[in-house]
Amino acid sequence: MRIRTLEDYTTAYRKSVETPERFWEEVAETFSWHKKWDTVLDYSFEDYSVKWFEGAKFNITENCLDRHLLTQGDKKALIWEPNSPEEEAIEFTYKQLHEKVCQFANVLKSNGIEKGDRVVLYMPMIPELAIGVLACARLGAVHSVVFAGFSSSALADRINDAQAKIVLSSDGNFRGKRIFDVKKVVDEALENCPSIEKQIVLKRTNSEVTMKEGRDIWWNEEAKKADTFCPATIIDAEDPLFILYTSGSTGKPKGVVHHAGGYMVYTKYSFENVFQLRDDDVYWCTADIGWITGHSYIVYAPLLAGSTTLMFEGVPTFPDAGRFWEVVDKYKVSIFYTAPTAIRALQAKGLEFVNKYDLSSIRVLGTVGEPINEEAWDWYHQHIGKGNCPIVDTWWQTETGGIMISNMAGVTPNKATFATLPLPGIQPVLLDAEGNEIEGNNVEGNLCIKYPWPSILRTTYGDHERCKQAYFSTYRGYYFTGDGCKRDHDGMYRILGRVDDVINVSGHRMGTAEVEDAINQHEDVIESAIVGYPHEIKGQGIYAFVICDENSTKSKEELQKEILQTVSQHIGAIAKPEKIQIVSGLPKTRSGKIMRRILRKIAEGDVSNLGDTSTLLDPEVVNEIKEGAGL
Ligand code: 6R9
Repeated sequence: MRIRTLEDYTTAYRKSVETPERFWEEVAETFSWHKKWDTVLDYSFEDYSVKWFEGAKFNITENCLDRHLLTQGDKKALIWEPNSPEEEAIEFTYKQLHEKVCQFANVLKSNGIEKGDRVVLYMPMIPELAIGVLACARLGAVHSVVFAGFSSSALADRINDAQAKIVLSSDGNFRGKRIFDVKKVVDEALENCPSIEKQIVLKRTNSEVTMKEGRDIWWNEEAKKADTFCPATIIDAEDPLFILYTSGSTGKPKGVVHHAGGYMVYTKYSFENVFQLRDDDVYWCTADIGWITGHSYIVYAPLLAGSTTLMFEGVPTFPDAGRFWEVVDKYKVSIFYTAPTAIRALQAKGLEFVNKYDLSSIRVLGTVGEPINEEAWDWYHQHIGKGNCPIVDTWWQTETGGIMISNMAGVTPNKATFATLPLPGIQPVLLDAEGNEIEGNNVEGNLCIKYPWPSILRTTYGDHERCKQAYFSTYRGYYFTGDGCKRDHDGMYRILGRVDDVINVSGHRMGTAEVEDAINQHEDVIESAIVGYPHEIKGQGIYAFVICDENSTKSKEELQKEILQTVSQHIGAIAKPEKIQIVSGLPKTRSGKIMRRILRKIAEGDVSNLGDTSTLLDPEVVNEIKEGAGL
């Protein structure tokens, strides 16, 4: 099953395309099931529905934890490194993690959680976040982790959309030098969340909090009362495992739903093969569990594979820009997986922070989240990998559940800035605007996938129509990724970035409509339009063009400052525009559509070729915006 050579890859890929069901069935055989499937795959991309391993019964946590107890119960499952290097780290063996997960599953159970109920987690990167996720899965409850940088109103929207019964939180969150009041945000959100019955609060920062009688309870006090064994609830392969909200090209974030069986099979398979996992690896993915990368490749896949996964609470630059490398040295990390934005930020700090540490334990490097530029790739390769570690450039999405296009460390070739080749089971195609498949090499088009893989999203929560609309309607019969892509003369894939109204800021997806809606909440804002522009560290930055009320008594600076606050309040600090330009009008077509193409050019500072502006309702406005931007 394991791919170890280029020939293995070629054979596996061919088999996965010629006989996909047989291929995935063989992979699925390697997991523990209470009952095997009746059918391997049943699907339609026309009227979207996908079912993998239907009829199979199992629990994913038995595969993550129980099955390792006999053979490697004392192996380290999870290493947790705190924000501050002064604080002690915590390590859990498989046996200990199993107990913690069972114990907290019992807490959830005694607070009324049953199979199918939704639990929202809004927590720092502490072991209990992973434990909470797995405890939900133990009971067949559906977890929805919300990144703990989102605002209370963004959190409330997600809780309400999921109709969650319980929210898991902490008193506070340490990040770098700062302490965030996590519970305050949750409390504020809960003022508008009638479905929530309980808030279970973990003590982390000892910040002062108020506990609401009858609603809020302490994690540790509850856990103390609970038994450390909890039988796993046996669910169907096609039962939901989690909801994760992500931005799309329209206003409201979508609740991407992953089902348990296929997700389990695909994440473990992709993990072991892409990183060429070994038994003694210490694996570290620096993502936050609030994003898909953390779900699949901090929690589920490494544990399914019986590996040692490291979880880091802090930030790359605290106490200084050597923090990542200090942690690598401390634990002898052998596989290191991070995002281009982090690489660029650390590259800018200079080599003195890198060279202080011994990085010789690193065997494989990985990158994810956005296209990596050549300078960052070279720096990563030369200074972190010391010129002799493969870099896996892993392209995938919240919706795909697992890595789709990537080289396999040391097995298939590296190529700077290229995700390279599809994993077995993945059939990428490039389509032109008319929906024709573009054949051959040295071509560019919109990236689509033409056959289902086990961890493809099943629906968007509570709104299947939206799922069909967003992913299966642009090109009939295909899953549309939203990314533009090039296939070079060697047949290697290079992702060019989003072709829809999604901006990728530091690897985080932001919908233009979502950010504009937030800006428009400011009382003096009449209308706004945002676009992405190239940013040295973040990959893309947000540039906002805003029309404000002429009668506003506020100065430009006041308005800009307040607009930033409004965005923080409605989405979170991650969505704050880098630049805000107050304008008197926006370039619109006669039918009222904003011509973002023009705004993008202005934001990039390149107005040499704005294209045809004659179809605009008011072409004069373009000159005014150009002038305002100092161009
Ligand atoms: C896993 C994750 C998905 C979007 C995706 C694409 C971009 C991710 C990439 C990459 C180039 C890579 N993206 N990995 N672009 N090279 N290796 O990031 O999921 O947050 O849903 O973002 O990120 O544009 O469509 P998600």
